[in-house]
Amino acid sequence: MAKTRYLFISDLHLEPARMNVIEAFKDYLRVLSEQDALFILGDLFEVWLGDDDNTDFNQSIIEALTLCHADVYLMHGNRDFLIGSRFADRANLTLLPDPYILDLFGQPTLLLHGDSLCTLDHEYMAIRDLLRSESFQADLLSKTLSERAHIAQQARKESQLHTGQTEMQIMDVTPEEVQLTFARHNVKTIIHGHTHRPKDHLPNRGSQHCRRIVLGDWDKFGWQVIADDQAIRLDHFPVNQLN
Ligand SMILES: [Mn+2]
Repeated sequence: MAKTRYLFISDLHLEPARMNVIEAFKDYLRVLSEQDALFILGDLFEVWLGDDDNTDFNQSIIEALTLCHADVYLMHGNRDFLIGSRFADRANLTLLPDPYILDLFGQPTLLLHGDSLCTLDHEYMAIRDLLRSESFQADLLSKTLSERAHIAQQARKESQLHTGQTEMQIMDVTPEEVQLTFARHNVKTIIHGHTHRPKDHLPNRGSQHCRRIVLGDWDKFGWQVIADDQAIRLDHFPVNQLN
């Protein structure tokens, strides 16, 4: 069925401790219609230990996704890269490769999580290749859930240490890589998340008339890109703070 609206979100970093963001996401899903297509561009979850991790929390998110009337598509982020086909089936969504080119009302539009654009962070880029390798993932999934939880906790500690020590500009996209990516995929629009720097980088002379829209992470605000046959725009809305 042809869709009248395409919605893009990323970096919700859902975890049991962030009830307000969980509720905001459920509310968000509830109001979508069959005429909408929702694209989740990575890091829906703060951590994903595997599709066999049947916690009440994971089950509640799966249920909310199955109740959604829109078609839902999901791309992996750097935190939930272990999401697999079993989760996709249960949540009634379609997994997308990163990168993915979407035909958006006749305009080829590149969807990315966004970490692939941060090439100056050499240490992270090396880890990224490892995390995405099938052998590494198979090895990880062969461990028990508690072993995986321990490994995830260690990785998070190291990541926080690394993020704290890395120069701010290294954590953002590399401008040269952005230009290469536009050219490589022959697109004029890119939508991505990951950097937590929401901004609609409109076309200008320097960017060779290409537009890059960066989604924000969900915290005090939720962020989305809304596209219909008239326009594409970056939007944000308050996330209710629970007491
Ligand atoms: Mn990310």
